[in-house]
Amino acid sequence: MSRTLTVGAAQMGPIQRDHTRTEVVERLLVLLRRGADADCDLVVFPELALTTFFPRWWSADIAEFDHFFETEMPGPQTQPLFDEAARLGVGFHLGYAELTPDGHRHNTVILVERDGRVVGHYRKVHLPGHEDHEPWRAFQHLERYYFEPGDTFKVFAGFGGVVGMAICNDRRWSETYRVLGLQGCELALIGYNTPVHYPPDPSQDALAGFHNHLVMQAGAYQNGMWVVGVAKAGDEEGCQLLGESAIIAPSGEIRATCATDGDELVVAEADLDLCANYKDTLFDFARYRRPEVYGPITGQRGVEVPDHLTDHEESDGGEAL
Ligand code: CDV
Repeated sequence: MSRTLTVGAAQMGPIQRDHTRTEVVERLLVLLRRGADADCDLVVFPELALTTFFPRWWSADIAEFDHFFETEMPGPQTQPLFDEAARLGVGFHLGYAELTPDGHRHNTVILVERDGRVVGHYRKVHLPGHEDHEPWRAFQHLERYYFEPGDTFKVFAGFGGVVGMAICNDRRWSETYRVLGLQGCELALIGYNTPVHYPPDPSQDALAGFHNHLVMQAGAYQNGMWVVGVAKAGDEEGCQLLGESAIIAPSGEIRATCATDGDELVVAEADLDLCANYKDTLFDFARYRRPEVYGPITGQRGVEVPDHLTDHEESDGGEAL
């Protein structure tokens, strides 16, 4: 049986602070219907796809921003998306801010099958930015204030394959793909909101697009999986967000990419069986990985590194190989 999925990367243009959920859900429905017209099995929406990227602002009273969070999913305003997905037979992936009944806040994503069934949730593990107000910045990045981190990367059976999820900054970490890859992930879905300007080191600004594709292409190739990276793009409240959403094959090749900074759907055929070309050859983990060598190295700066990793033989002055 063919395991070829038609996947849509549903990039969104900016969501301004005063845009209502109803307006945003209407835009999502338009993209979902475009996906149905293109015969998509799955439409992938970005991180925090229901609201503006609110961690760019500080509020001393964290609860003042609770209106940016969902207390249920689906809730009254998002139910139309679930209904339309089931009616069209198109699954979707949607990022949102989650406020749990016991008061925990997370940067979360939900994956929904073509029949409207919830496949799984994921809560962002790598929270970038800072915990406290930093007025020197042109804009804040207070994810570490507004959210608690998730504690696991899991895979789910869905869309005829093994599906994993990650969110934005997670995509820069090789561990993300490897932990998913070790669980057999064939399709990794990743939404993002990436400001082009990086205040701690503006020399990275010109490389924002390069780094975005670099990490996702490497993660796809080194783990033999499809990666779908989807942006919220454009000028959001004066902050320019990177677009360049992409669907990447297990070869590391980009199969489709967005050309605008607005609401845009690009589609690619993702043959999940292609993963085996890499998982069963160059990246046959069971055969070639050497976990006994990698050991329990944490390797964090400031953490003592075992001697055998720091002892290098003295150079004998011989010729370089
Ligand atoms: N939303 C994010 O996680 N954004 C980060 C920025 C802060 C660098 C990213 O890695 O794209």
